[in-house]
Amino acid sequence: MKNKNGYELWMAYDTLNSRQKAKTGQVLKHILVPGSTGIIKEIISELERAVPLLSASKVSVYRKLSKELPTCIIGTTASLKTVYSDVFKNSIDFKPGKELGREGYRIINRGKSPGILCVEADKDEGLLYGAFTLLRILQTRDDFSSMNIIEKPCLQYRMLNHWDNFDGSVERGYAGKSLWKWDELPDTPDKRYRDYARACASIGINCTILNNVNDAQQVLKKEYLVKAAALAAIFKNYNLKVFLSVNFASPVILGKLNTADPLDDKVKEWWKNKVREIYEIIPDFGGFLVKADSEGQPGPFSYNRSHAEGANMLADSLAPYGGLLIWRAFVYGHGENDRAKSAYTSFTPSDGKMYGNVILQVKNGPVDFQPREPVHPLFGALKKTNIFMELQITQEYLGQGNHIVYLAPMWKEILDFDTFAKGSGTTVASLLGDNSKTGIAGIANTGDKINWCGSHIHPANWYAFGRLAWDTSLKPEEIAREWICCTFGTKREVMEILLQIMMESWEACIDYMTPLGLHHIMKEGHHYGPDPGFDKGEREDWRSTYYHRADRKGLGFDRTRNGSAACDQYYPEVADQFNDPVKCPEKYLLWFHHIPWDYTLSSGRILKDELIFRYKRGVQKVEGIIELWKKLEGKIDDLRYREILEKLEIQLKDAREWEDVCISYFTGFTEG
Ligand code: GCW
Repeated sequence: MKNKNGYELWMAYDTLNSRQKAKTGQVLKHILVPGSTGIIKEIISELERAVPLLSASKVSVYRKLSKELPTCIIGTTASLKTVYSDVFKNSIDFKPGKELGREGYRIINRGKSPGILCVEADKDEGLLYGAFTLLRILQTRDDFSSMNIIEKPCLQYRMLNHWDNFDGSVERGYAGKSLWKWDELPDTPDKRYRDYARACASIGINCTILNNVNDAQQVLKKEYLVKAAALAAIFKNYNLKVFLSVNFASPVILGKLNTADPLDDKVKEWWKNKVREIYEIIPDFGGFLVKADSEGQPGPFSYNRSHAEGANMLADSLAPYGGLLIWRAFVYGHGENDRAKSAYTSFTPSDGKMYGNVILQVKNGPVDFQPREPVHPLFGALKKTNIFMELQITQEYLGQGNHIVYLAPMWKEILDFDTFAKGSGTTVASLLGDNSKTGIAGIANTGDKINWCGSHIHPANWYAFGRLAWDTSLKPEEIAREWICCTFGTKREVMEILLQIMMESWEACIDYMTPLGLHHIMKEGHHYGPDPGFDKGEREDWRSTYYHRADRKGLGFDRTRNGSAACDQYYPEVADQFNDPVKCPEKYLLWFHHIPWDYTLSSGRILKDELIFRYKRGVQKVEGIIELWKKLEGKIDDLRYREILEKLEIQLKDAREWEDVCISYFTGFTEG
């Protein structure tokens, strides 16, 4: 079996067997793609790459109708009108596809059986996503007859946030250096940029924020704008919009003003001029992302101004161009008794005060991308503010580049969570879709390693993020199946084994790291490995002991009404549940409660024993995953087989360390 280095991600198009290729060959015999815009050219080049691999026949992509009838037509409403009247002689009822919106598409068999497989869209953008979906369908299904799929994205803005620094490093990146080679831009763009954009487009991602929120001092200099413009020019043909993270104090840092006060006229003027310059250089620029008054980053608090005042001033400068101002809600440490309460306390007073092009970007949970967190209470709490959800694709707290943890089940748990904001059934997904501007962001896990994400399984999380952002109703298992099919092929055994591994992996990780609602007990700084005893350092709310609160009586953070009362930031139905140790789901128990060591859980075990049981179970799950993986020897290529096995061995060693350290630390409180 040919070794694969992973560069092609889920777009190698070489996983079909000869029987399947014969089938796809019938569909791909003669493809008609009218049009010649930038996007359509890229669609054609993708087809030229994929078709010979998927069907073993030579490519015949036509731009104009020839004598031979096409077997597949890919076109926008405008171009299809004439094509269809020539091909079908008005025998079909083709309506303009306006209801598909800018990014939607339809895939349908038209005409008499066997029919012509048609991908239709109102706009080029929709056609792009439709074409990639067609390629996915050809790899994941067996039957291409009687198709009638209409799809539109659930959310408008589906964005990657890169935490890439200008020196080439990536904050919380575990896949090598940054993809962006700033020194080589704008003149010699890496060929990889196009492949990055292809990958994003293939899963529906349509925005990218190029730089780290913590490295934004220089980005607004003209030399960087010109470099960003070179990337934007490549990405445009994949409907991928460029955004930048900016520093709130830029007027001081770059403009040499003596203040960045958002109400100061000179400051407003500075931003207006800067934004005008940006749009001259990057005409389809998306907007700004700001981390303000958080972890040392400057913000409006320094000038006694509110978040709304700060965000609105920036939003004002972007509004004439249709730009977005994305303001992060990751703000804490301003006098609360519980870090988990901070963002809610900071942002609920500004509900309704932010302008229409301001977005508040809220992490999935109230602390910080822990292996499992309850949902962030801001979802549902803000009724007049646009909210995007921020997820972390890079595995800062989940074994980084080494552990196999498929994150779609975690994201799904959050998306499906019922906030009760508008009565029962108000899921987070429904709230996200309810704003006037809708979106979701994922902190990218990409780097310049040949396999993009540091291991051959980690791209599954990039893939799953895009797919869920497009359609929040997808099931993690369906997404995993697609990804496995396109990455490792359709062999049943490979599929079943990989699926089982992926679907078990998140719960396994929670068991060996932070079972029962424990959180933030990792080593400080790099955040890899356990350190529940960590109780030093500059801030109390960076210490492990702040979060687990273990003592001789018990374990866990009391966030009930007797404690920090964080539970009351949720709607009453949820709050009452979280407040009561009996009703609180055990997965969040130690998040909300300080539980006595001899408290009996639903298993019949007392807390101390349950904790030991779960840590051990986590390790056993990883052992089981390795056994399963070993069955794949000879069934997938040797290179990927070995490289993943090496990662799994590290994962097992780490899981055992978590088990040893945490059991001995926590049981220490129960002795003597
Ligand atoms: O998760 C924490 C990380 C920081 C990060 C911060 C944030 C970009 O440890 O590295 O900084 O969150 O989200 O701003």
